[in-house]
Amino acid sequence: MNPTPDSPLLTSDQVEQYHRDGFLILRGFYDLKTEIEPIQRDIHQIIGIVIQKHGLPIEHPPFRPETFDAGYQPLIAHDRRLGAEIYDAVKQIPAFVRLVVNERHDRLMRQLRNTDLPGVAAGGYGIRIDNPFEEKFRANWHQDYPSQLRSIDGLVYWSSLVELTEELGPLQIAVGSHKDGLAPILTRDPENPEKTGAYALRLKDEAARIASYQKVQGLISVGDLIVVDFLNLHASGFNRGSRSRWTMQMRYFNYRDPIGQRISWVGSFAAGKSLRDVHPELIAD
Ligand SMILES: O=C(O)CCC(=O)C(=O)O
Repeated sequence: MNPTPDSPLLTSDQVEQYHRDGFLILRGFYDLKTEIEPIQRDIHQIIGIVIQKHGLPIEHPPFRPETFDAGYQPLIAHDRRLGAEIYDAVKQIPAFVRLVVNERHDRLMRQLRNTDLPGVAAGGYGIRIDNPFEEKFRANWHQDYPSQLRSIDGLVYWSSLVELTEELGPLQIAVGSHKDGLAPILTRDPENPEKTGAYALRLKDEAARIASYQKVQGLISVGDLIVVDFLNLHASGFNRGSRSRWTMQMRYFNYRDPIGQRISWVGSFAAGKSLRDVHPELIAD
């Protein structure tokens, strides 16, 4: 029998773990051949197009899943702006958009958030490319609700296109932090003035707030999925490796959530809305 939208995907132990910790790691969630490789393959081709159209003498070997991003490092060493061109392009790969609206994401949302009406956060999905030794686009410790503003009740689906090692700066997760509710935020990062928009958000009294939680690193393989609650505190690791860290973020919200309904699921930075207008009480500077 085919699964229905309400068919549970997770065991009751997994559901309990998610509610306790605010996140869940699901190993081997995606099919590598049919769901992940098509994305890697198209990224490989887009890198090839950018190398070619700029007439650069950069080697671009045939596609292999492990080295799908071959050529990207010399490309950004030549001109960092070409990285931004690729970043904007790859989130429009059909295989990636198909992954975003994967029917199993609805089912996870239904089961974990107990809703019959999940929504896909528009502008809330993309492919991060965290380059070695770059700070500007690294996410500080944060909760996803303020930078999404669709509903307070939601999930980030976080997965990687490369094997994550400590060196590549895996996602940092503060265990159980979702239980403490919304944290006040500063809209400027005083230590990193080059950061703007959502990247500049910083928790008020970050060090003290974060110190109280056990931290884990999302050391996952290609095809694994980390599900993170919209209220769970998490941060980018710092990439000290020799290749970029390519990861996918997809966000779902709950149309039934009363706070989402009150703010009309308006969206945040990516929708051109001001967090200060929607939630002035959250801003601490
Ligand atoms: O991948 C990262 O480094 C951070 C992404 C993130 O914080 C998020 O998906 O909300």
